[in-house]
This record gives sequence, structure tokens and C-alpha cells, in this order.
Amino acid sequence: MLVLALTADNYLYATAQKGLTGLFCGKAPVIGDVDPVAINHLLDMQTVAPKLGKKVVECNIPGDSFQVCRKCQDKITEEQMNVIRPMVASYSHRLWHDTWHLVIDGLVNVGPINPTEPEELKENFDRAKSLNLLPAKDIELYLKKLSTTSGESFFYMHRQMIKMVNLELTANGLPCISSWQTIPQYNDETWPAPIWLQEPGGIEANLIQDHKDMTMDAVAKGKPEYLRSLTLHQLGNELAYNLHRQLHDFYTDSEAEVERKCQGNEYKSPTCDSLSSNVSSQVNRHFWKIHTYIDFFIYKWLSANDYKIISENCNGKEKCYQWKGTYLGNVPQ
Ligand SMILES: [Cu+2]
Repeated sequence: MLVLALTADNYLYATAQKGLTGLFCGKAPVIGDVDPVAINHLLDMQTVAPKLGKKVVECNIPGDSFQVCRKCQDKITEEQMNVIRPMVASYSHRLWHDTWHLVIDGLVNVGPINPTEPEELKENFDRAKSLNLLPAKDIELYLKKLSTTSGESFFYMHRQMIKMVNLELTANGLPCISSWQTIPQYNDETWPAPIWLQEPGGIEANLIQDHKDMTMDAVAKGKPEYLRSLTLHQLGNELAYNLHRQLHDFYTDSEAEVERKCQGNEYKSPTCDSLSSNVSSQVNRHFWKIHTYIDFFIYKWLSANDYKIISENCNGKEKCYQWKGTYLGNVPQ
């Protein structure tokens, strides 16, 4: 597998034939703001990437300088999944994604409805610290900061995952995954709701209703007046715990199917791709459609609030929104 990895200092390294599993797991930095010219030059020097031509197209994450895609596709083929799977089904990636959610969701859900027990929260923090997901120093200060940035962090973190996939697909000469413009009809040709939901016996009525509810919610959340009424952090949390979660539920496989694929230790499973668990959801192809779709709301928010681009460091650029909530952990803050 061809791999391009980036350091937080924007240096490029490792175009070796090894997996990306060390990246995004707290052991190595995540993709920060990188020089698009340098990264695309590096991609062009790969053996497989030039198959797609040199012209860069915007496929998802609009408004971000990190654009590497040369082709954009709605469908996700098995060939694409064969590139994505080894990265995101690894033990370290499963642990990393899950721990990130445990900490963030634990913090956001500290409340009367579904409180996270203090001991559980501490356990999650310890686990995150051991994975280098939380800074060793100033943890109190850091957590305080998270209380006003966690929603952005949700956006940022999943955008990093999309960048990782875009990079890996392009490096392997494959198209990136386009984001849905709207939630597909439940009987869509390419992205239908799972068959088991469509089976007779009353479930179909729920399916239609759920689909209708989600679509109406998405339309409301996409309106400029709404997007002007809240911060990016607030929008991130609003979507994370409502529409985004509902989409995960909607596209999830049947219980029998999940059981079949998720036997034994979920963290070490080569096949488990249940959309209802943060250990495995990223292994499911729907995850990438759901997350590129949810990510698009960043751009809608930017546009509604008169921004054109988003960056970790705007450097005085015009109409640029600077991320406030980035990664959970040491890099990059
Ligand atoms: Cu996630």
C-alpha cells in the first residue's frame, strides 16, 4: 500500500510501502495544514496516483486547502474499501477513534439525562492520556477549553479522517468519495436503506418516517438563518448528537449481520464494521458517506457566516475562519 504521511510541521515524509496505521492513533501527528502544492507534487511522483491525471478536483471538504482528489465518485467500490479498510480496521485505529469519542462524548453528555459517572470519565481520560490523546500538562485548562470547542473538534477530527482517506485513495490511483448533497431516498439505487429495514412487517412505515424526519431536520439545519444563529462549535454538537447519530442508526446492518461480523474482541476484529459502535463504524462504507455529508455542513456554516475558507492558521487571509477546536490531544492545537 502506498502511503503519504505528514507531520504537524508540514514536512512530508514516508512514501514507503507500509500501512498508515501509526498515523491518527496518537502516536504520530495528524494531518495539519499542509502546503497543497507540495502534497500534490508528492502524489504525482507516486507510481499509481498519476493514473488519474494531475488536475485536482474538489470532491469533499470544500473551503479547505487540503485538496488532493483527482476524481470524485458517489459509489464506493470494493477496490476503494480494500484501500480504506487496512487503515481503519487496525487495532490502533479502532482504539484511537473509540477513545476520542469516549472522552468527548463523556464530556458533552455530563448532564442530567445520561450522565457519565466520574469514575468512568477518569478511566476514559487515563486511557486517552496513555494514547497521547490528551496533553499530560494543564489537563484542567484543556478540558475547560473543550467545553466550548468540542463541537468543532467533532468536525475537525472527522475531517482529518476524510483527508486521510482522500490521500490514501488518490495515492492508490482511485477516486475520492463525493459527499451526498441530500440524504438519498430510502430506495435510492446506489445508497438504499439496508434491506432488513425494508422488509414487510411494519418496519417500512418507520423507515419512511425516519427518513422524512432526518430529511426535514437536515433542510432546517442547512438554512442560512439557522446557520447564522449559532457557532460552529454549537452546530458540531447539534449534528453530532442528532442528525449524525440518526444517520448511523438508519444505515446500520441487521443485528444478525452485526453479530456475524463482530465476533470476539471488537478491537481486534478484521471484519467488524458496525455503524453503531465507535470501535468499528469507520470500517463501514456508509460511514464515509455519512461523514462527508455531515462535514459539508461546515461549508454551509462558513458560507452563511460570510467566510470562504477554514484553516488552522488563517494568517490574515480574507474571509478565513480559524479553527478553535481542533484535535483532541497534543497535535495540532
Ligand atoms: Cu467518529
